Amino acid sequence: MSKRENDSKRGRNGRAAQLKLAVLISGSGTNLQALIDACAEPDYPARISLVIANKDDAGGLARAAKVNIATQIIRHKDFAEREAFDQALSDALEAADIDLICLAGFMRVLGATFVEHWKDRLINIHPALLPSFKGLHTHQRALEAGVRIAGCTVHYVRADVDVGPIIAQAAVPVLPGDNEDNLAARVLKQEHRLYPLAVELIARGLVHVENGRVRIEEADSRAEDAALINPPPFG
Ligand code: 4DW
Ligand code: GAR
Repeated sequence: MSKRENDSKRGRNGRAAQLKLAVLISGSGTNLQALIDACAEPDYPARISLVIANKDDAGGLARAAKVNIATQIIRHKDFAEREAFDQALSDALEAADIDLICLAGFMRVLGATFVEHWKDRLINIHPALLPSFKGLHTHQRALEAGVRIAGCTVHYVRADVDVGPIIAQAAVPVLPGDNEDNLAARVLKQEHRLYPLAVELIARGLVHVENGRVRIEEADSRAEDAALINPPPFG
C-alpha cells in the first residue's frame, strides 16, 4: 500500500488506518512478542489481527492469547496435500481481511500459488545476512565460515525459500569464543528490533519494490555514515 493510500484510510480519530497484520508461527514466538510489544505503542501504525500456528505446541500461541489476539491452529498434518494447507491458510487470512502476513519462525514452505496471491504482502525474518547463509543452522555455518559480522534480514517472500527483496538488515559482531547459542542470542536480540522496524516502514507506506529490489523513502540517506567494523578500529 502506498503512503497516500494508507493516509487516505483514516479512522474516525483522523489517524491513518493501522495495517492489519497476521503473524504465522511454528515455535516459541519471541519475534511475535516483539511485534506484540511494538503494536502496544499508541502511535505504531499496525496491529496484529490474527496469529496462526501450524502446530498445537507453538509457544507463541500463549503469547497471543495473553493479550487477547485471535489465534488459529491450522495443522499441516491435517492436510494430505501442501496446496490444501496453503488454501486453508489463505482462506483464514482473507476472512480476517489481513493486509500483511509476517512469518515469524514459521517452518512450512508456502507454495507458488499462495506466494503469488500474497505477493508483496508476505514477509519473513531470517537469522542471517541474506543472501549468505540461507537455510537452517545459519549460525553454525557463519561460525564455520569465520565471518566477523553476522546478522538478520527481513525480506519479502518468494516461492524459492530465503530469497526475495530485502527490506531491512541488522548486523552484529561475531566475538571470540562465540558458539552457536550465544551468536544466535545476539542475533535474535536484533531480530526483535528489526522486525517491528520493517513492519513500521511498510505500514507507513515507505517501502517500494522496484525491479525486484526494495527502495525505502526517507530512511536510506540516514544510513550514509553508519558502519559496524569488527574488529573495531583503534582509538
Ligand atoms: C523456511 C524455508 C524452508 C523451510 C522452512 C522455513 C524459511 C521461511 C519460509 C517459510 N515458508 C516459506 C518460507 C520462504 O522463504 N519461502 C516460501 N515459504 N515460499 C522448510 O524446508 N520447511 C520444511 C518443514 C519443516 C518442519 O515442518 O519443521 C517443509 O517441508 O516445509
Ligand atoms: C528466529 O530466529 C527466526 O529468524 C528464525 O526462527 C527463529 C524463530 O524464533 N527463522 C528462520 O530460521 C526462518 N528460516 P521465534 O519463534 O522466537 O520468533
